[in-house]
Amino acid sequence: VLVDHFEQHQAPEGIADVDIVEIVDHHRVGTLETALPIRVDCRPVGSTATIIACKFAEHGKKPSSAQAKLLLGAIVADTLLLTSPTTTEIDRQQAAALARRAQVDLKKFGREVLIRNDETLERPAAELVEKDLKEFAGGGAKFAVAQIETVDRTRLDTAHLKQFATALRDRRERGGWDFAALLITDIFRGDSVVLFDAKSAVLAQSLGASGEVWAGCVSRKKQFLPEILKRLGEKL
Ligand SMILES: [Mn+2]
Repeated sequence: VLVDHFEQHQAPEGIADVDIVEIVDHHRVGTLETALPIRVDCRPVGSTATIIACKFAEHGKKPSSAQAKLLLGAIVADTLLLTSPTTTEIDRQQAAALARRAQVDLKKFGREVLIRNDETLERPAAELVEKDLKEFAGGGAKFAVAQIETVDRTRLDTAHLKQFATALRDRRERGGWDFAALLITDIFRGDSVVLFDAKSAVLAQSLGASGEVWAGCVSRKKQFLPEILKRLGEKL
């Protein structure tokens, strides 16, 4: 039974030599082909674990406490504790039921899972800066804005921020941009630490201080960019 993918290239090695008997997934219907008719259970929810939890209920079965905890952990990781735009009412219902079954506090357990999943402290800064970086032109400048997400920005100390600043400078120089920015978005607080690296002191001054917390700023496109263009003197 294949879970959580519907694409040939994502399937495990040797997939061509085995019989797929069922697919349980929450992604778009992809490129997998089978020799025989099989059962396919695709539902547009936030996590495949949600579908599996539904299947328990639909078959009149209850997951063990350990199984419930495992499924809940997967739902939390996939939906960023039910905050991602892919989250549905079904995910919320199943998560609540699984938390009761596993006898854990949903919020507390969820936070713990996300903290342990948070790569911000582990992965090299250069990799994180590269992960979700977009280029823009406006306000007379060419620039790039990278964004990463964390569950707790206060865990980043001065040394971490310095590593990000260095990685941002390297990337800005390689990209040949006038400036580069990095948003470290705190998904629980709903704000971002913003780092800048600019080619000139004049530009740096227009952009503002690097390393400050931008209250309420979580969207690069809707919140960060308009403010940046304003600071660069572009009339919106
Ligand atoms: Mn998934």
